[in-house]
Amino acid sequence: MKSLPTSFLIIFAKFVWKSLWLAMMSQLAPSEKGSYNRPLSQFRHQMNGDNNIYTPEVDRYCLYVGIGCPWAHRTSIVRKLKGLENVIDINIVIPSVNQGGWIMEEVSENCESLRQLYQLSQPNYKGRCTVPVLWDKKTKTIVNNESAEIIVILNNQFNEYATNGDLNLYPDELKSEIDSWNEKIYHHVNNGVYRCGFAQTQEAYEEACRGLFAVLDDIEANLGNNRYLCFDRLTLADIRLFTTLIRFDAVYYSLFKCSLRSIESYPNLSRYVKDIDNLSGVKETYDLKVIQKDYFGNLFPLNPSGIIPL
Ligand SMILES: N[C@@H](CCC(=O)N[C@@H](CS)C(=O)NCC(=O)O)C(=O)O
Repeated sequence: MKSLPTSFLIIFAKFVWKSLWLAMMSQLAPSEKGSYNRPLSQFRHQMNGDNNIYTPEVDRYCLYVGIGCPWAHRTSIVRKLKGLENVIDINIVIPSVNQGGWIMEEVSENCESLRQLYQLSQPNYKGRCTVPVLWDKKTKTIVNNESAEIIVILNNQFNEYATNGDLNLYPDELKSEIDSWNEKIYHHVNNGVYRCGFAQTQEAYEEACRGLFAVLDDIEANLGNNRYLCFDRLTLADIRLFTTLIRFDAVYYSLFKCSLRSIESYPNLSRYVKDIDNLSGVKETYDLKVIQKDYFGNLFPLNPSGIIPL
């Protein structure tokens, strides 16, 4: 039997591996004191107001989404629930195996990658090229690349063309309730799972992980009395929460070390996820196998073997 490597080899390998890991993480996840900070989205046009160049029209706009991405998933669910399939197309992007960016599944606007599309909209663009993107085919520009705003646009602006235009997922009377759930859930859950997974110190990880489960406990208690976050009314707050929860046990629990509990172990949260999943059309908006492949295969610094857990 061969002996273990010498202690020098172990110390050297640890040092090199940790330095490379930190170098890769600083690109993947810019951090402050070991805590992950998500960069702000850069394209923030709205579609309301007078003289807005972006007027709602059929077949003028499309969405670029990646199947793995929870932020993009919000937009494809709202498009489906509102019945906008014949109004706004979807273009799929896939992670490129070696370049660390998104590439088009099918060439679109003569672009093979999402970066080329961003640069078509803004030639000197050097920032991050994220999905989702709401794209205007007429002016060849990005309307908006912030999922939280795109879903409000989809909810409000295309009702005259939508087959389910009466569905209002952001009603005035619940706005403050929805906004307050959103704020809490964005920080501690949607981005919270990333703050666990991308933490670079034990302290930053523990803070994110405890904060995440404290909010999941609150939601569990609330769902004991209510079908959805805001009473019995499905809102944008539920869609935003759902796209994180549906990935939780399959991805975040192990890859991002969100391991205090599984969603399956929370009775009310499990019922709630199934309830939303069973709404007409929702199951067509994602594929858990692709989601797992994207996360475990592409977040190399967190999972160098590329192995997907059973
Ligand atoms: N704030 C953005 C975040 C979107 C985001 O981070 N998307 C990820 C995929 S899950 C992405 O495209 N990352 C590519 C990159 O950062 O280069 C939103 O909610 O729209």
